[in-house]
Amino acid sequence: MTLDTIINSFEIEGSFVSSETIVSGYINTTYKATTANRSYILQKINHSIFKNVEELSKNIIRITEHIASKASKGKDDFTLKVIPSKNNEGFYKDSEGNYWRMFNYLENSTTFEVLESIEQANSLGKAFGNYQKLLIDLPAPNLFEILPDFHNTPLRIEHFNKSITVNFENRKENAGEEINYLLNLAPEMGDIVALGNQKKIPLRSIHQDAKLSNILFNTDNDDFCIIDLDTTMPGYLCYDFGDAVRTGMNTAGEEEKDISKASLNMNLFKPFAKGYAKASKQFITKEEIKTLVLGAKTITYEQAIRFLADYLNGDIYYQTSYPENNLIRTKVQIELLKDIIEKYDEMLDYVLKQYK
Ligand code: GN1
Ligand code: MG
Repeated sequence: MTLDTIINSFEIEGSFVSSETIVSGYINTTYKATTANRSYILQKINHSIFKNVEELSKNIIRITEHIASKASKGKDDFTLKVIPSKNNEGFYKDSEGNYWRMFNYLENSTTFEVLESIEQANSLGKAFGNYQKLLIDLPAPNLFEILPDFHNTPLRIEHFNKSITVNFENRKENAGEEINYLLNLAPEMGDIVALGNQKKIPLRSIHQDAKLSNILFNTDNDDFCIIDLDTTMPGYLCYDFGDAVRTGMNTAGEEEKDISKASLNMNLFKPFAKGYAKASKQFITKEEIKTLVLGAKTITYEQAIRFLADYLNGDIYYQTSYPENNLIRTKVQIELLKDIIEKYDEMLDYVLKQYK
């Protein structure tokens, strides 16, 4: 099936002119499609990961409509909208069984792999805090749990252990040090799930993939829009805080090959934490505040074992561009994790002060 047939299966304005691939994320495939009138984002949904596209699509329509209904006037052109298919659904299934969806394209917007300023760090904190706030009054029922146990770290550790026995092409030999380091830390990585099970922290609707690159900043840097809503579902606040730290405050990007470049940038962490506290002050509980930095440590750990498990399984989950890609990604996460552990008390101290 050609892209123009797929594009024409959606309610587009104007006739189709061109399309180009956009590099974005490790899971779905993304294109920019342009018609005579305007541009759109077209995505091929990774159906082997997102098995229930109907539910996925329903979640995203509910979230985008809820957020758009709250956007202040004049700013509503910087919100994400689902473009329906001609069958009036939030997705289109082609004759080969592939699932596609379309969004409006936000003109004059940029994403970043590494934060470039204190102001941006502050915006990153506000953006995810605000996203969580906007979803607090999302009318019932709860969002579908698209990927159950997504940030269940103890379960991720079990999967990691299984991948060690899979040992694709004997890759274990290249990762002995990393495997040992991560297995040694495993016993201390179940605290968030335990607090949740004890009902000390509540489940809320959160983004669950709160990466820096999932924020579109407008060119004036005074507005932002959160994208990649696939995993927005019930979870704990600290997961988003943690993922934003993992991706935004790392002095290296996720794809960096020079491992020594990875570290936690405190100069960016502070304005980030300030921005997040400003947006979350009204709704966050005392217990949740105490878990935020734990989220940064746990999510960075979790990402390290997810990349390493995929390496040991033979690169079946994340898109990779060279054979050692997932191993190098793991090493970057470990380097960052070590620095987070080193700076943990300082980070926690700073966060607690923001809520006084
Ligand atoms: C994936 O879709 P993308 O690339 O933003 C993954 C996240 C990981 C991330 C690693 C559904 O996100 O959980 O944190 O890669 N998404 C899924 O950067 O597994
Ligand atoms: Mg994603």
